[in-house]
Amino acid sequence: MDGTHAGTDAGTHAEASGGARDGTGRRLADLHAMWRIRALEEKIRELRVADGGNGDVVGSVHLCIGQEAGPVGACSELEPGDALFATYRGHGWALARGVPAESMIAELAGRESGVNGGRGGSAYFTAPEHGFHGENSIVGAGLPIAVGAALAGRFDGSGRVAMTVCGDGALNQGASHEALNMAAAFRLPVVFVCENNYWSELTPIDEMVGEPELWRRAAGYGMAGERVDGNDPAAVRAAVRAAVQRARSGEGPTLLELMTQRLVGHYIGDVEQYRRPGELDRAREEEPIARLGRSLAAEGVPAADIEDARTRAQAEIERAAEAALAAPPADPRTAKDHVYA
Ligand SMILES: Cc1ncc(C[n+]2csc(CCOP(=O)(O)OP(=O)(O)O)c2C)c(N)n1
Repeated sequence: MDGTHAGTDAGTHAEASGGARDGTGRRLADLHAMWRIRALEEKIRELRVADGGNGDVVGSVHLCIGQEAGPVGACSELEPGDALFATYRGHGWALARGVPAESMIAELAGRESGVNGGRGGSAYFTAPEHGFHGENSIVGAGLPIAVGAALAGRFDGSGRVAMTVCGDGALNQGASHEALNMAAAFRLPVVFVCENNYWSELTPIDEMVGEPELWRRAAGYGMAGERVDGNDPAAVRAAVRAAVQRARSGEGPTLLELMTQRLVGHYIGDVEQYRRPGELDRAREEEPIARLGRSLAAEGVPAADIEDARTRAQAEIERAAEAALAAPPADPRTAKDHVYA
């Protein structure tokens, strides 16, 4: 499989309910929401590489540049009481869920005003007050935790839906299998979102599994499943809406495979020697922001409106970064606060 896979393997919702059906206002809002994530990620990268790597953001950082359509399409279908679980590539999911950019940047920059007082950093911050129950660096760990949250929701009668995001590699973890099986057996309200960006660190998915169409596993568990054009926020939204409705009406979990691509390395500093010739050029053609911008222009949306989606987002993130970096650094003596184990 080459880098052109996203956009060509759209599932039923992508075809039936794709971008063309959404009004221009919604599509411009999606473009703006994706630009907010892109601008945030670019700012974080800038802060990470500044000063030869000794800038305000330190440590391992995994960006989601190129994968912005998933969080934008999916989070708009969640209610405030629902629970979202992400991975270390989760900044975009947090922002789309409503976590303020300023407190995220402050967190990554180790400021005491950070969403977790600077203790969580890039890969572990959590904001339950926004229904964002954290990132997680343990590959596949979000799935069983989400199943637990859904089961708890059944006991406490909250009606909560749990959504968990993972990579394609993560679906091969034993814990992922146990979570998928238990959710299906108990018909729990979980939406499993797999962001298939083809790579697990340096290893391509088609060298790791016999059946690279991961959504097909759903049938084996006895749950609904679908492959979705993960670079189209409207297609993601339609698929997630159906999955959330299924979950809320007691029909059980869904596995959604979002086909997408990361335009950057696995982490900041990855030299990406594993990339195949031409892969990134093709990926840049299909990436969600450029694609939606082109499609709006082709429909006759004024260039100024398309540009405004970008400039507003960038200005917001610049302001957020400035405010975040003006806050005092976290006091290292508080590092163990909130550690219970
Ligand atoms: C349990 C566990 N095993 C191995 C690792 C090392 N590791 C970090 S990221 C990664 C690849 C995960 O790939 P994928 O799930 O496809 O997510 P992506 O990074 O592509 O978003 C691995 C193996 C880990 N963090 N946790």
